Amino acid sequence: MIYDFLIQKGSSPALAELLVELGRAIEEISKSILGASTLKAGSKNAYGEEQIAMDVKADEIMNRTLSTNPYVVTYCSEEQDGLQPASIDGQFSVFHDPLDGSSLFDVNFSVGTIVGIYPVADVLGHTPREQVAALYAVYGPRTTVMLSVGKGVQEFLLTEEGWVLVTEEVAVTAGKKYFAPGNLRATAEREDYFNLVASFIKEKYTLRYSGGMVPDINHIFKKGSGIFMYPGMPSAPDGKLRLMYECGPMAFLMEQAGGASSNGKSSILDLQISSLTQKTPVYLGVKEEVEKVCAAVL
Ligand code: FDP
Repeated sequence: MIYDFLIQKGSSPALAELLVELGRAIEEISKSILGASTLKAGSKNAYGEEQIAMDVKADEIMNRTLSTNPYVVTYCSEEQDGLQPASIDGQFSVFHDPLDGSSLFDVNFSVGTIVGIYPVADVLGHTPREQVAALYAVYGPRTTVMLSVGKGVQEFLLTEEGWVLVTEEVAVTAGKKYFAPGNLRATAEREDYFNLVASFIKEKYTLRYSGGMVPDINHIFKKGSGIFMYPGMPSAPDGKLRLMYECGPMAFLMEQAGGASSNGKSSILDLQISSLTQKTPVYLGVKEEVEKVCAAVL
């Protein structure tokens, strides 16, 4: 059913089959999360961040799916160091963050999986605009997926009978005033960011910030309005969030839903990929609000 829907949306059979497989992986991660331990794994990811057991498990599930898929030529996870080869005849390279927001896992906040798919084996020199599909899964009280194959954004729900389409046209437009000011610590080093946050407060925006990028962005898609910010600061000019695993896929989805993405100067989708570990400041949400932010931050 989902396969046919993806074909209708213009996806190639190869891409549709890959996405169906990723749906199975997400279902497996969702089931593994129920009852999972919150213990540390005793290992670190490619960025030197401590992993929890569920980071490792989710990474294994995703990598098993990708390494055995005939349409995947290479893949890479935020948890790993470097590109992994898959099928020599494959046509897609796949980048994923298997368990985004894992520092919130012990407190039982929602976490997610983020995926970006490119139609080339070597993405260096390319841009996130070339993604052929992007998605994220939210593991909350329910498991849902926001997906785009370049024809708008659709939301799916995991049920006992499998995935069902719940929203065919997810749209982000001006309306309700929500803001998610990530890296608020940067206000101590950047007056422009301090003043920007103050202006949202003065304009009576409602704060919606969990500290997990997936639920924070999902809030914008589900409410149809809002702005998410994660700027850099002098001690970390590019901020913390990664282009390949977080910002690129989220920007693809946001622009497909009618919203905007920026690093403060240009669309995230137009940034040239110079390394798989590239980080970028990121602003995502309602077009007018992203424009306001870009005018206010230096
Ligand atoms: P986490 O470290 O828990 O995995 O990049 C990951 C991320 O969470 C995002 O999900 C989230 O938006 C961001 O980091 C939060 O960063 P801060 O801890 O700096 O607020």
